[in-house]
Amino acid sequence: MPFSLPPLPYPKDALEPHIDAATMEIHHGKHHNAYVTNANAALAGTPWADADPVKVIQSLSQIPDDKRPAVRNNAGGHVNHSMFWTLMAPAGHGGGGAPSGPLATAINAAFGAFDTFKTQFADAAAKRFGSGWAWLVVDGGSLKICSTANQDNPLMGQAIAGCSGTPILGLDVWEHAYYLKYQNRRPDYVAAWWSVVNWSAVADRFAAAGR
Ligand code: MN3
Repeated sequence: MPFSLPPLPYPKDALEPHIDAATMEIHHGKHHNAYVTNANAALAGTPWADADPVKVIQSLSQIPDDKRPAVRNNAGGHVNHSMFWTLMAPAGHGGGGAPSGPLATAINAAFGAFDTFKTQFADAAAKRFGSGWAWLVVDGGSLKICSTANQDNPLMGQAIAGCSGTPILGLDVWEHAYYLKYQNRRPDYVAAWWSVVNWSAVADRFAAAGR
């Protein structure tokens, strides 16, 4: 099966006012859809056409040279956005607040306190020059913050992405993710985004990542 665009797990206006409906509609329906279409075009006729997209981005070195840049960008974009939608929920209805349980314990162990983690993560998001992502990853048994350019993902590995590990939280800092509402004010977008982070979904990914 070629890749397909997963439906949003909530209505496009569900994250208002923090993330506006027009941004969600274009981001999901146009940007993410284009990554799916372009990844399928790049992989058509190759042994990777039916593969799990996560496996594809973990195996970029095996992709033919002439297809690798398109696969890196577009399969990467598909994996990143498929995860991103599930990491958010309406504020007060699954979104916002703070993590609990083992995830909270691990964040406190790695960063000292939840607020310190938030400051460091927001800093990584703010300092990513141009387009990219900020990540919280499980790597080598502990939690780390990093950022990647374009549609790279830590699962691509250190040599390609400049960051490694299993991502459990990711924030899209491409201008297409915030420009309609926040224009050039990326820090305001990041500050608002905390109100829609689905910590239960992050905790599930933390548990699945193992340590
Ligand atoms: Mn995006």
